[in-house]
Amino acid sequence: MTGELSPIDKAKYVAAKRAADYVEDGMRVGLGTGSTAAWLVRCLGEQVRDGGLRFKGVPTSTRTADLARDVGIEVISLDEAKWLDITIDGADEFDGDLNLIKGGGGALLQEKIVATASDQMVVIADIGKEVEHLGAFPLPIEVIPFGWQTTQALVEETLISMDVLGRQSSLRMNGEQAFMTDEGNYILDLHLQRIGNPRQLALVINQMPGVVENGLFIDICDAVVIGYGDGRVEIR
Ligand code: ABF
Repeated sequence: MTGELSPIDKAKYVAAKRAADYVEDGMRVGLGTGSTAAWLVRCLGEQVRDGGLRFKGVPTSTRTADLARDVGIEVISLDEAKWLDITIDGADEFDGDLNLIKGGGGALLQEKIVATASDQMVVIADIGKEVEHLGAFPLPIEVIPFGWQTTQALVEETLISMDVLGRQSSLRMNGEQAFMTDEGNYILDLHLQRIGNPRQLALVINQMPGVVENGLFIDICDAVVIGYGDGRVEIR
């Protein structure tokens, strides 16, 4: 399954492989999105096929749903599952309090709904995702297409009034078109450089009309399984 991997892919793979140990027979499991989460889905698929592991997976995107079915995982919806034992997902950044920026892959809304409906949320990440302060990675916010430029202006004005550094935002594109999420929304990426108070920022952003959700995951993650390019794994 792995062949010859680059150090970064090896780091993602070993984190995902270790996190697969959290999944036990009979569990309902949230399956994240992104390249690290894809390794997890492949590892779990292998265990289903070869080891007889039996669990139900709730994917956080159509991409993950397609992959999970391809590798033989039983896929159900969140409403069928109602509540999950665990969600395992990637991240774009994590800090020392295990707060996260997510949404670089555009699936932050389903990811946050699924993670919040789980007894436990475990992040899998290569060590390059660790930061002292969140914000170097652009913060994604999902907005409805109606009046998105007005929403963008409101977000920027609010950030100015909060004296947040780096106030530009950009509409995420997919070639010539606006990138569209699984829910038919747009993504604004906020170029903040450094987020002084992630909790406050998350609350303020989510109060704006037109904003559906933001990519700050505060007090949601319980553990981070960190992979290194030399194959080591560390759990925080
Ligand atoms: C999802 O995929 C995200 O929320 C995050 O944006 C991204 C991480 O991708 P990768 O694992 O490819 O770095 O988990």
